[in-house]
Amino acid sequence: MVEIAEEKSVPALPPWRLQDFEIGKPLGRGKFGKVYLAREKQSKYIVALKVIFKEQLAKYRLHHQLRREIEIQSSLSHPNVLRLFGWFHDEHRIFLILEYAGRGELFKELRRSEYLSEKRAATYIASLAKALAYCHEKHVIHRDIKPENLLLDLEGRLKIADFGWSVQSRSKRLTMCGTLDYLAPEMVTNKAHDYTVDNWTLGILCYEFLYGVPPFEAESQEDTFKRIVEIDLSFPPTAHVSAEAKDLICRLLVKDSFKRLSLEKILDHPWIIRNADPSGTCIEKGIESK
Ligand code: EG7
Repeated sequence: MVEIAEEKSVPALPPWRLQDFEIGKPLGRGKFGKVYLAREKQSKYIVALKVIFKEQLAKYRLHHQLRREIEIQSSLSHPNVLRLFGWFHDEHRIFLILEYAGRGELFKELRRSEYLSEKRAATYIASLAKALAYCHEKHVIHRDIKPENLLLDLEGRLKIADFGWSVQSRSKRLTMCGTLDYLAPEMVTNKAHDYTVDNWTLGILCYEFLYGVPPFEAESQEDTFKRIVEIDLSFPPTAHVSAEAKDLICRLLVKDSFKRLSLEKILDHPWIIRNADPSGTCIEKGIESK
């Protein structure tokens, strides 16, 4: 008799269920739904449980975006990227099991302390550069790096969260499934072009960390647009930002994307070398950071 290997014979992990978790306090409202503190009953492991109503997802036709977010985030494992441990669903809801970052949004701390010390700012920029280099290696471009999407754990380690707008680079698929022979230069160089979007954002964040406001802020959208296109960049006089920091910002906020500093060169920049904490943690907070 011929034995047929059934799929069952490969022991699969049982799927997670809501009963596996004790639900704690609500942490806040994210895109698509609420986030709760939760504890896995057996391991006592603390997580953040994001609850998304299927009805909402259907209403805004966001299935594809969520599927992509889940696929991308669960494939990433880096100390500066918020982990997505798994997901499950019931009749009405989808649950994402996410890493819990004890201090929440970096944005809140930035608003509280007006601006960050160079040590803290450089540590965060270095963490971001490392996380993005890891993502880019996996052909993932985040495209939505902003303070609200950056969380801090209890040790002050930065975690990139929310991959809702991220993409797997198109050029990877292009090179894998077709000939490049007929493509124009801007198409074949698309990859390099896309990746540098995140590098520009690092320049914006570095400025905002040090000055408390983003560099191209204006009264209206049109004015901000104009300031971005013209790269209308100025540094308010202040004693707490060094010339080296301004040098790094100027090398990132460059119109020609090919001339922007690469992630590797950011990590080698003298301002980063001098200021960033190699452990990636920052326990100083609030007023002491000034
Ligand atoms: C939110 C939350 C970005 C600790 C991505 C304290 C933003 C705390 C997301 C995702 C909060 C998670 C934590 C967490 C805050 C931060 C506000 C998170 C809400 C927030 C997923 C609106 C939502 C709540 N969170 N660890 N892991 N955003 N830690 O006020 O800081 F208050 F859900 Cl996935």
